[in-house]
Amino acid sequence: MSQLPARPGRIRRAPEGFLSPRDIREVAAGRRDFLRNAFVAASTAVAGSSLALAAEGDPAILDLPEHSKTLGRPVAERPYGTPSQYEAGLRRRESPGLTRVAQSSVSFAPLQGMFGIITPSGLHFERHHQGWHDIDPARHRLMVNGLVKEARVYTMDDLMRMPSVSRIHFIECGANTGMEWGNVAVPTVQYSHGMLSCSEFTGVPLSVLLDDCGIDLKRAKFVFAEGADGSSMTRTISLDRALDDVLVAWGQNGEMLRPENGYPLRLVVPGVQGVSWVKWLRRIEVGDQPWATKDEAVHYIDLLPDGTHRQYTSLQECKSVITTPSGGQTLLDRGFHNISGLAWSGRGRVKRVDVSTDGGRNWRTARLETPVLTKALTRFNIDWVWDGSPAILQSRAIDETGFVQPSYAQLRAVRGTRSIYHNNAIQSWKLAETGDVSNVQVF
Ligand SMILES: Nc1nc2c(c(=O)[nH]1)N[C@H]1C(S)=C(S)[C@@H](COP(=O)(O)O)O[C@H]1N2
Ligand SMILES: [Mo]
Repeated sequence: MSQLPARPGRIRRAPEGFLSPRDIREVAAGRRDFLRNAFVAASTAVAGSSLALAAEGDPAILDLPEHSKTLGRPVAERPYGTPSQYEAGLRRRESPGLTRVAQSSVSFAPLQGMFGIITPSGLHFERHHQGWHDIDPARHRLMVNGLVKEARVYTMDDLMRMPSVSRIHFIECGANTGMEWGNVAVPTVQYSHGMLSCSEFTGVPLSVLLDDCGIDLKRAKFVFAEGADGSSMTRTISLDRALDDVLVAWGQNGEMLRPENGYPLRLVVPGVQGVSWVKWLRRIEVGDQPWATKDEAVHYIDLLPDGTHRQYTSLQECKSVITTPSGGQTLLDRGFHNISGLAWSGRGRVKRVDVSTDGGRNWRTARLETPVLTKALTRFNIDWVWDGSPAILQSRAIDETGFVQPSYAQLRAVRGTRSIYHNNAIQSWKLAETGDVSNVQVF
Protein backbone atom coordinates (compact mmCIF):
# COMPACT_ATOMS: atom_id res chain seq x y z
CA MET A 1 0.00 0.00 0.00
CA SER A 2 3.05 2.30 -0.23
CA GLN A 3 1.52 3.96 -3.27
CA LEU A 4 -1.48 5.16 -1.21
CA PRO A 5 -1.57 8.96 -1.12
CA ALA A 6 -2.50 10.70 2.14
CA ARG A 7 -6.02 11.47 0.97
CA PRO A 8 -7.92 8.90 -1.10
CA GLY A 9 -9.62 10.15 -4.26
CA ARG A 10 -13.27 11.03 -3.90
CA ILE A 11 -15.91 9.54 -6.11
CA ARG A 12 -19.47 10.43 -6.90
CA ARG A 13 -21.54 7.36 -6.23
CA ALA A 14 -24.23 7.94 -8.83
CA PRO A 15 -25.73 10.75 -10.85
CA GLU A 16 -29.01 10.56 -8.92
CA GLY A 17 -27.12 11.55 -5.78
CA PHE A 18 -26.85 15.17 -6.78
CA LEU A 19 -29.03 15.74 -9.83
CA SER A 20 -32.69 16.69 -9.58
CA PRO A 21 -35.33 14.20 -10.74
CA ARG A 22 -35.88 16.37 -13.81
CA ASP A 23 -32.17 16.19 -14.65
CA ILE A 24 -32.23 12.43 -14.23
CA ARG A 25 -35.12 12.14 -16.66
CA GLU A 26 -33.18 14.15 -19.20
CA VAL A 27 -30.06 12.07 -18.67
CA ALA A 28 -32.05 8.87 -19.04
CA ALA A 29 -33.58 10.25 -22.22
CA GLY A 30 -30.10 10.61 -23.64
CA ARG A 31 -29.22 14.24 -22.94
CA ARG A 32 -25.61 13.38 -22.20
CA ASP A 33 -24.21 16.85 -22.87
CA PHE A 34 -26.30 18.12 -20.03
CA LEU A 35 -24.89 15.43 -17.74
CA ARG A 36 -21.32 16.31 -18.56
CA ASN A 37 -21.87 20.02 -17.88
CA ALA A 38 -23.54 19.30 -14.58
CA PHE A 39 -20.59 17.15 -13.51
CA VAL A 40 -18.02 19.76 -14.50
CA ALA A 41 -19.87 22.39 -12.48
CA ALA A 42 -20.15 20.05 -9.51
CA SER A 43 -16.48 19.01 -9.58
CA THR A 44 -15.25 22.60 -9.87
CA ALA A 45 -17.39 23.63 -6.92
CA VAL A 46 -16.09 20.78 -4.76
CA ALA A 47 -12.43 21.34 -5.63
CA GLY A 48 -12.77 25.07 -4.85
CA SER A 49 -14.55 24.56 -1.55
CA SER A 50 -12.05 22.04 -0.18
CA LEU A 51 -9.23 24.57 -0.71
CA ALA A 52 -11.19 27.22 1.15
CA LEU A 53 -11.90 24.77 3.98
CA ALA A 54 -8.23 24.02 4.48
CA ALA A 55 -7.53 27.71 5.08
CA GLU A 56 -10.45 28.53 7.39
CA GLY A 57 -11.08 25.29 9.25
CA ASP A 58 -13.93 22.92 8.51
CA PRO A 59 -17.19 23.84 10.30
CA ALA A 60 -18.32 20.20 9.96
CA ILE A 61 -15.70 19.36 12.59
CA LEU A 62 -15.31 22.66 14.50
CA ASP A 63 -19.02 23.42 15.20
CA LEU A 64 -20.95 21.10 17.51
CA PRO A 65 -23.99 19.90 15.49
CA GLU A 66 -27.58 19.89 16.78
CA HIS A 67 -27.64 16.09 17.00
CA SER A 68 -24.87 16.19 19.60
CA LYS A 69 -26.85 18.59 21.83
CA THR A 70 -30.45 17.32 21.62
CA LEU A 71 -32.53 14.21 22.26
CA GLY A 72 -32.83 11.79 19.38
CA ARG A 73 -36.05 10.26 18.07
CA PRO A 74 -37.97 7.55 19.96
CA VAL A 75 -37.51 3.84 19.22
CA ALA A 76 -41.19 3.33 18.45
CA GLU A 77 -41.17 5.82 15.59
CA ARG A 78 -40.31 3.19 13.00
CA PRO A 79 -41.74 -0.28 13.67
CA TYR A 80 -40.33 -1.22 10.28
CA GLY A 81 -37.04 0.53 9.45
CA THR A 82 -36.44 2.56 6.31
CA PRO A 83 -33.25 4.01 4.81
CA SER A 84 -31.88 7.44 5.71
CA GLN A 85 -33.49 10.43 4.01
CA TYR A 86 -30.05 11.12 2.53
CA GLU A 87 -30.22 7.87 0.56
CA ALA A 88 -33.37 8.89 -1.30
CA GLY A 89 -31.49 8.80 -4.61
CA LEU A 90 -30.93 5.08 -4.33
CA ARG A 91 -33.97 3.72 -6.09
CA ARG A 92 -35.10 0.96 -8.41
CA ARG A 93 -35.68 2.64 -11.74
CA GLU A 94 -37.56 1.87 -14.92
CA SER A 95 -35.65 2.47 -18.14
CA PRO A 96 -37.52 5.15 -20.09
CA GLY A 97 -38.66 3.87 -23.46
CA LEU A 98 -38.14 0.20 -22.62
CA THR A 99 -41.75 -0.61 -21.73
CA ARG A 100 -45.08 0.66 -22.98
CA VAL A 101 -47.28 -1.07 -20.40
CA ALA A 102 -46.58 -0.19 -16.76
CA GLN A 103 -47.50 -3.68 -15.54
CA SER A 104 -45.37 -5.55 -18.05
CA SER A 105 -42.20 -3.86 -16.99
CA VAL A 106 -38.80 -4.01 -15.38
CA SER A 107 -37.33 -2.01 -12.52
CA PHE A 108 -33.55 -2.15 -12.35
CA ALA A 109 -31.51 -2.51 -9.13
CA PRO A 110 -29.06 0.36 -8.44
CA LEU A 111 -25.89 -1.77 -8.50
CA GLN A 112 -23.72 1.38 -8.41
CA GLY A 113 -24.87 2.18 -4.88
CA MET A 114 -24.77 -1.26 -3.29
CA PHE A 115 -22.07 -3.01 -1.27
CA GLY A 116 -21.10 -6.62 -0.67
CA ILE A 117 -23.21 -9.32 -2.30
CA ILE A 118 -26.69 -9.12 -0.72
CA THR A 119 -29.38 -7.02 -2.40
CA PRO A 120 -31.59 -5.22 0.12
CA SER A 121 -35.10 -6.61 -0.45
CA GLY A 122 -36.54 -3.17 -1.23
CA LEU A 123 -33.99 -2.71 -4.04
CA HIS A 124 -34.34 -6.19 -5.59
CA PHE A 125 -35.01 -5.77 -9.33
CA GLU A 126 -38.53 -6.50 -10.54
CA ARG A 127 -39.72 -8.14 -13.72
CA HIS A 128 -43.42 -8.71 -14.09
CA HIS A 129 -45.17 -9.88 -17.23
CA GLN A 130 -48.53 -8.68 -15.97
CA GLY A 131 -48.02 -6.67 -12.78
CA TRP A 132 -47.61 -7.84 -9.18
CA HIS A 133 -50.06 -8.89 -6.51
CA ASP A 134 -50.09 -9.00 -2.71
CA ILE A 135 -51.65 -12.46 -2.25
CA ASP A 136 -53.28 -13.55 1.02
CA PRO A 137 -51.08 -16.46 2.20
CA ALA A 138 -54.06 -18.05 3.99
CA ARG A 139 -55.74 -18.49 0.61
CA HIS A 140 -52.68 -19.45 -1.41
CA ARG A 141 -52.22 -23.11 -2.46
CA LEU A 142 -49.53 -25.12 -4.22
CA MET A 143 -50.63 -28.16 -6.19
CA VAL A 144 -48.21 -30.92 -7.21
CA ASN A 145 -49.60 -33.25 -9.87
CA GLY A 146 -48.68 -35.30 -12.98
CA LEU A 147 -46.41 -38.33 -12.80
CA VAL A 148 -46.72 -38.78 -9.01
CA LYS A 149 -48.37 -41.51 -6.93
CA GLU A 150 -50.60 -39.01 -5.19
CA ALA A 151 -51.32 -35.45 -6.38
CA ARG A 152 -51.34 -33.09 -3.40
CA VAL A 153 -52.41 -29.55 -2.56
CA TYR A 154 -50.33 -27.72 0.06
CA THR A 155 -51.25 -24.69 2.14
CA MET A 156 -48.54 -22.26 3.25
CA ASP A 157 -48.77 -23.81 6.72
CA ASP A 158 -48.20 -27.28 5.26
CA LEU A 159 -45.10 -26.04 3.45
CA MET A 160 -43.63 -23.97 6.25
CA ARG A 161 -43.63 -26.87 8.69
CA MET A 162 -41.47 -28.97 6.33
CA PRO A 163 -37.67 -29.18 6.69
CA SER A 164 -36.37 -25.90 5.22
CA VAL A 165 -32.96 -24.67 4.10
CA SER A 166 -31.52 -21.18 3.53
CA ARG A 167 -29.18 -20.50 0.62
CA ILE A 168 -27.65 -17.40 -0.96
CA HIS A 169 -28.12 -17.22 -4.74
CA PHE A 170 -28.16 -14.62 -7.50
CA ILE A 171 -31.09 -14.16 -9.85
CA GLU A 172 -30.47 -12.58 -13.25
CA CYS A 173 -33.10 -11.98 -15.94
CA GLY A 174 -32.04 -13.63 -19.21
CA ALA A 175 -32.56 -10.21 -20.84
CA ASN A 176 -30.09 -8.45 -18.53
CA THR A 177 -27.60 -6.37 -20.60
CA GLY A 178 -29.87 -7.05 -23.59
CA MET A 179 -29.78 -3.49 -24.87
CA GLU A 180 -26.05 -3.76 -25.44
CA TRP A 181 -26.65 -6.32 -28.22
CA GLY A 182 -27.96 -3.41 -30.27
CA ASN A 183 -25.09 -1.22 -29.10
CA VAL A 184 -27.43 1.02 -27.11
CA ALA A 185 -25.14 2.62 -24.55
CA VAL A 186 -27.49 3.00 -21.58
CA PRO A 187 -25.92 5.54 -19.20
CA THR A 188 -25.44 3.62 -15.94
CA VAL A 189 -24.70 0.12 -14.63
CA GLN A 190 -28.20 0.19 -13.13
CA TYR A 191 -29.66 0.01 -16.65
CA SER A 192 -26.93 -2.12 -18.25
CA HIS A 193 -26.73 -4.83 -15.53
CA GLY A 194 -29.46 -4.05 -12.97
CA MET A 195 -31.75 -7.01 -13.74
CA LEU A 196 -29.55 -8.80 -11.22
CA SER A 197 -29.96 -9.36 -7.49
CA CYS A 198 -28.71 -11.74 -4.80
CA SER A 199 -30.53 -12.81 -1.63
CA GLU A 200 -30.65 -15.44 1.02
CA PHE A 201 -33.70 -17.55 0.18
CA THR A 202 -35.45 -19.88 2.62
CA GLY A 203 -37.71 -22.70 1.58
CA VAL A 204 -38.24 -26.42 1.19
CA PRO A 205 -36.19 -28.25 -1.46
CA LEU A 206 -38.43 -29.20 -4.40
CA SER A 207 -37.01 -32.73 -4.10
CA VAL A 208 -38.67 -33.05 -0.67
CA LEU A 209 -42.08 -32.15 -2.12
CA LEU A 210 -41.68 -34.50 -5.10
CA ASP A 211 -40.69 -37.25 -2.71
CA ASP A 212 -43.71 -36.47 -0.54
CA CYS A 213 -45.99 -37.00 -3.54
CA GLY A 214 -44.20 -40.18 -4.65
CA ILE A 215 -42.67 -39.08 -7.95
CA ASP A 216 -42.60 -41.77 -10.65
CA LEU A 217 -38.84 -41.79 -11.23
CA LYS A 218 -39.08 -44.30 -14.09
CA ARG A 219 -41.14 -41.98 -16.30
CA ALA A 220 -40.52 -38.49 -14.92
CA LYS A 221 -38.05 -36.38 -16.94
CA PHE A 222 -39.24 -32.78 -16.47
CA VAL A 223 -41.26 -30.61 -14.13
CA PHE A 224 -43.50 -27.71 -15.08
CA ALA A 225 -43.90 -24.65 -12.84
CA GLU A 226 -46.88 -22.28 -13.01
CA GLY A 227 -47.51 -18.89 -11.39
CA ALA A 228 -50.82 -17.61 -10.02
CA ASP A 229 -50.74 -14.23 -11.82
CA GLY A 230 -52.64 -13.55 -15.04
CA SER A 231 -49.51 -13.84 -17.19
CA SER A 232 -49.70 -17.66 -17.11
CA MET A 233 -45.99 -17.75 -16.41
CA THR A 234 -44.99 -21.33 -17.05
CA ARG A 235 -41.56 -22.93 -17.35
CA THR A 236 -40.13 -26.40 -17.91
CA ILE A 237 -37.27 -27.54 -15.65
CA SER A 238 -35.33 -30.74 -16.21
CA LEU A 239 -35.75 -33.37 -13.50
CA ASP A 240 -32.05 -33.60 -12.59
CA ARG A 241 -32.06 -29.86 -11.87
CA ALA A 242 -35.40 -30.05 -10.05
CA LEU A 243 -34.01 -32.75 -7.77
CA ASP A 244 -30.71 -30.91 -7.28
CA ASP A 245 -30.83 -27.43 -5.68
CA VAL A 246 -34.23 -25.97 -6.63
CA LEU A 247 -36.21 -24.50 -3.70
CA VAL A 248 -39.87 -23.72 -3.17
CA ALA A 249 -39.17 -20.55 -1.19
CA TRP A 250 -41.12 -18.21 1.08
CA GLY A 251 -38.20 -16.43 2.79
CA GLN A 252 -35.95 -13.70 1.41
CA ASN A 253 -33.21 -12.06 3.48
CA GLY A 254 -34.65 -13.24 6.77
CA GLU A 255 -38.29 -12.24 6.23
CA MET A 256 -41.12 -13.33 3.98
CA LEU A 257 -40.69 -12.64 0.25
CA ARG A 258 -41.76 -9.16 -0.84
CA PRO A 259 -45.00 -9.11 -2.89
CA GLU A 260 -43.06 -7.86 -5.94
CA ASN A 261 -40.81 -10.91 -5.69
CA GLY A 262 -43.56 -13.53 -5.45
CA TYR A 263 -45.07 -13.43 -1.93
CA PRO A 264 -45.96 -15.82 -0.50
CA LEU A 265 -44.20 -18.49 -2.63
CA ARG A 266 -41.71 -18.57 -5.49
CA LEU A 267 -39.45 -21.05 -7.18
CA VAL A 268 -35.69 -20.55 -6.72
CA VAL A 269 -33.74 -22.16 -9.56
CA PRO A 270 -30.05 -21.47 -8.79
CA GLY A 271 -27.88 -20.56 -11.79
CA VAL A 272 -30.84 -20.40 -14.15
CA GLN A 273 -32.29 -17.25 -15.77
CA GLY A 274 -34.90 -15.34 -13.79
CA VAL A 275 -37.89 -16.35 -15.87
CA SER A 276 -37.73 -19.89 -14.45
CA TRP A 277 -37.96 -18.50 -10.91
CA VAL A 278 -41.75 -18.59 -11.10
CA LYS A 279 -43.35 -16.13 -8.65
CA TRP A 280 -46.68 -16.61 -6.84
CA LEU A 281 -46.02 -20.32 -7.51
CA ARG A 282 -49.26 -22.32 -7.54
CA ARG A 283 -48.54 -25.55 -9.41
CA ILE A 284 -45.80 -28.07 -10.15
CA GLU A 285 -46.57 -30.79 -12.66
CA VAL A 286 -44.29 -33.75 -13.29
CA GLY A 287 -44.03 -34.93 -16.91
CA ASP A 288 -41.91 -36.84 -19.42
CA GLN A 289 -41.21 -34.13 -22.02
CA PRO A 290 -40.61 -30.36 -22.17
CA TRP A 291 -43.83 -28.32 -22.43
CA ALA A 292 -42.63 -25.70 -24.98
CA THR A 293 -44.89 -23.04 -23.43
CA LYS A 294 -45.13 -19.51 -24.83
CA ASP A 295 -42.28 -18.38 -22.55
CA GLU A 296 -40.13 -21.19 -23.97
CA ALA A 297 -41.11 -21.22 -27.64
CA VAL A 298 -41.45 -17.51 -28.42
CA HIS A 299 -39.58 -15.70 -25.64
CA TYR A 300 -36.20 -16.34 -24.00
CA ILE A 301 -34.80 -17.95 -27.15
CA ASP A 302 -31.61 -16.80 -28.87
CA LEU A 303 -31.64 -15.78 -32.54
CA LEU A 304 -28.40 -17.02 -34.13
CA PRO A 305 -26.55 -15.64 -37.19
CA ASP A 306 -27.94 -18.43 -39.45
CA GLY A 307 -31.53 -17.45 -38.62
CA THR A 308 -32.27 -20.37 -36.28
CA HIS A 309 -33.12 -20.01 -32.60
CA ARG A 310 -31.45 -21.60 -29.60
CA GLN A 311 -34.10 -22.87 -27.16
CA TYR A 312 -33.89 -23.79 -23.46
CA THR A 313 -30.66 -21.86 -22.98
CA SER A 314 -31.53 -21.44 -19.33
CA LEU A 315 -28.14 -21.25 -17.64
CA GLN A 316 -26.69 -17.83 -16.84
CA GLU A 317 -23.05 -18.09 -17.95
CA CYS A 318 -20.07 -16.58 -16.16
CA LYS A 319 -20.22 -12.78 -16.13
CA SER A 320 -18.92 -9.76 -14.23
CA VAL A 321 -19.17 -5.98 -14.16
CA ILE A 322 -17.35 -3.13 -12.47
CA THR A 323 -19.91 -1.20 -10.40
CA THR A 324 -17.52 1.52 -9.14
CA PRO A 325 -16.39 3.47 -11.06
CA SER A 326 -19.17 2.95 -13.60
CA GLY A 327 -21.21 4.90 -16.15
CA GLY A 328 -22.54 8.24 -14.91
CA GLN A 329 -20.06 8.48 -12.04
CA THR A 330 -17.20 10.96 -11.95
CA LEU A 331 -13.77 10.62 -10.39
CA LEU A 332 -13.16 13.98 -8.73
CA ASP A 333 -9.44 13.38 -8.12
CA ARG A 334 -6.45 11.53 -9.45
CA GLY A 335 -4.71 9.15 -7.12
CA PHE A 336 -5.92 6.08 -5.30
CA HIS A 337 -9.24 4.48 -6.21
CA ASN A 338 -10.77 1.16 -5.24
CA ILE A 339 -12.20 -0.54 -8.33
CA SER A 340 -15.10 -2.69 -7.16
CA GLY A 341 -17.53 -4.99 -8.91
CA LEU A 342 -19.58 -8.16 -9.01
CA ALA A 343 -18.95 -11.54 -10.64
CA TRP A 344 -21.22 -14.58 -10.90
CA SER A 345 -21.70 -17.86 -12.74
CA GLY A 346 -24.71 -20.14 -13.12
CA ARG A 347 -22.29 -23.09 -13.23
CA GLY A 348 -20.88 -22.70 -9.73
CA ARG A 349 -18.28 -20.58 -7.96
CA VAL A 350 -16.30 -17.70 -9.41
CA LYS A 351 -12.64 -18.71 -9.47
CA ARG A 352 -10.91 -15.51 -10.59
CA VAL A 353 -11.62 -11.98 -11.79
CA ASP A 354 -9.09 -10.01 -13.84
CA VAL A 355 -9.29 -6.25 -14.22
CA SER A 356 -7.88 -4.12 -17.04
CA THR A 357 -7.58 -0.34 -17.02
CA ASP A 358 -6.25 -0.10 -20.59
CA GLY A 359 -9.04 -1.65 -22.65
CA GLY A 360 -7.87 -5.25 -22.28
CA ARG A 361 -4.16 -5.02 -23.13
CA ASN A 362 -2.98 -5.74 -19.60
CA TRP A 363 -4.84 -7.57 -16.83
CA ARG A 364 -4.33 -7.77 -13.07
CA THR A 365 -6.05 -10.29 -10.80
CA ALA A 366 -8.56 -8.76 -8.38
CA ARG A 367 -9.21 -9.74 -4.76
CA LEU A 368 -12.30 -11.90 -4.28
CA GLU A 369 -14.05 -10.94 -1.05
CA THR A 370 -15.52 -13.71 1.08
CA PRO A 371 -17.87 -15.43 1.03
CA VAL A 372 -17.36 -16.90 -2.44
CA LEU A 373 -20.48 -19.05 -2.82
CA THR A 374 -21.80 -21.26 -5.58
CA LYS A 375 -24.32 -19.58 -7.94
CA ALA A 376 -24.14 -16.38 -5.87
CA LEU A 377 -22.77 -12.91 -6.54
CA THR A 378 -19.10 -12.53 -5.63
CA ARG A 379 -17.66 -9.11 -4.76
CA PHE A 380 -14.24 -8.24 -6.16
CA ASN A 381 -11.97 -5.29 -5.38
CA ILE A 382 -8.65 -4.07 -6.72
CA ASP A 383 -6.44 -1.07 -5.87
CA TRP A 384 -5.75 1.42 -8.61
CA VAL A 385 -3.92 4.73 -8.88
CA TRP A 386 -5.39 6.95 -11.57
CA ASP A 387 -2.81 9.22 -13.16
CA GLY A 388 -5.44 11.43 -14.79
CA SER A 389 -5.12 10.07 -18.32
CA PRO A 390 -8.02 8.46 -20.22
CA ALA A 391 -8.61 4.82 -19.34
CA ILE A 392 -10.91 1.94 -20.25
CA LEU A 393 -11.95 -0.19 -17.27
CA GLN A 394 -12.97 -3.83 -17.77
CA SER A 395 -13.45 -6.95 -15.67
CA ARG A 396 -13.27 -10.55 -16.87
CA ALA A 397 -14.52 -13.41 -14.71
CA ILE A 398 -13.54 -17.08 -14.82
CA ASP A 399 -15.61 -19.72 -13.02
CA GLU A 400 -14.60 -23.00 -11.40
CA THR A 401 -15.43 -24.94 -14.57
CA GLY A 402 -12.82 -22.83 -16.45
CA PHE A 403 -15.43 -20.83 -18.40
CA VAL A 404 -13.93 -17.44 -19.32
CA GLN A 405 -16.25 -14.44 -19.77
CA PRO A 406 -16.05 -13.53 -23.50
CA SER A 407 -15.25 -10.23 -25.21
CA TYR A 408 -17.89 -8.73 -27.53
CA ALA A 409 -15.89 -9.98 -30.53
CA GLN A 410 -15.89 -13.54 -29.18
CA LEU A 411 -19.57 -13.47 -28.22
CA ARG A 412 -20.72 -11.99 -31.55
CA ALA A 413 -18.64 -14.50 -33.54
CA VAL A 414 -20.88 -17.24 -32.12
CA ARG A 415 -24.14 -15.48 -31.37
CA GLY A 416 -24.30 -12.72 -34.01
CA THR A 417 -25.84 -9.31 -33.30
CA ARG A 418 -29.60 -9.83 -33.27
CA SER A 419 -30.08 -11.53 -29.94
CA ILE A 420 -31.88 -10.09 -26.91
CA TYR A 421 -31.04 -12.60 -24.22
CA HIS A 422 -27.95 -14.05 -22.55
CA ASN A 423 -25.36 -11.35 -23.11
CA ASN A 424 -22.44 -12.07 -20.76
CA ALA A 425 -19.76 -10.08 -22.63
CA ILE A 426 -17.05 -8.04 -20.92
CA GLN A 427 -18.35 -4.55 -20.06
CA SER A 428 -16.16 -1.51 -20.74
CA TRP A 429 -16.35 1.82 -18.93
CA LYS A 430 -14.48 4.73 -20.48
CA LEU A 431 -12.88 7.16 -18.08
CA ALA A 432 -12.20 10.57 -19.63
CA GLU A 433 -9.55 13.06 -18.49
CA THR A 434 -12.38 15.07 -16.89
CA GLY A 435 -13.09 12.09 -14.62
CA ASP A 436 -16.42 11.32 -16.33
CA VAL A 437 -17.19 7.62 -16.75
CA SER A 438 -19.33 6.47 -19.67
CA ASN A 439 -20.54 3.28 -21.30
CA VAL A 440 -18.58 2.15 -24.37
CA GLN A 441 -18.20 -1.12 -26.28
CA VAL A 442 -14.74 -2.51 -27.02
CA PHE A 443 -14.54 -5.21 -29.68
N1 LIG B 1 -45.58 -15.64 -12.00
C1 LIG B 1 -44.57 -14.96 -12.55
N2 LIG B 1 -43.32 -15.35 -12.31
C2 LIG B 1 -42.27 -14.69 -12.85
C3 LIG B 1 -42.48 -13.57 -13.70
C4 LIG B 1 -43.83 -13.15 -13.92
O1 LIG B 1 -44.10 -12.18 -14.62
N3 LIG B 1 -44.84 -13.88 -13.35
N4 LIG B 1 -41.39 -12.96 -14.27
C5 LIG B 1 -40.19 -13.80 -14.42
C6 LIG B 1 -39.03 -13.11 -14.89
S1 LIG B 1 -38.92 -12.85 -16.57
C7 LIG B 1 -37.99 -12.80 -14.06
S2 LIG B 1 -36.57 -12.14 -14.66
C8 LIG B 1 -38.08 -13.01 -12.61
C9 LIG B 1 -37.90 -11.71 -11.88
O2 LIG B 1 -37.98 -11.89 -10.51
P1 LIG B 1 -38.08 -10.62 -9.56
O3 LIG B 1 -39.22 -9.75 -10.03
O4 LIG B 1 -38.26 -11.15 -8.18
O5 LIG B 1 -36.78 -9.88 -9.70
O6 LIG B 1 -39.33 -13.56 -12.21
C10 LIG B 1 -39.87 -14.51 -13.13
N5 LIG B 1 -41.02 -15.12 -12.55
MO1 LIG C 1 -36.73 -12.19 -17.08
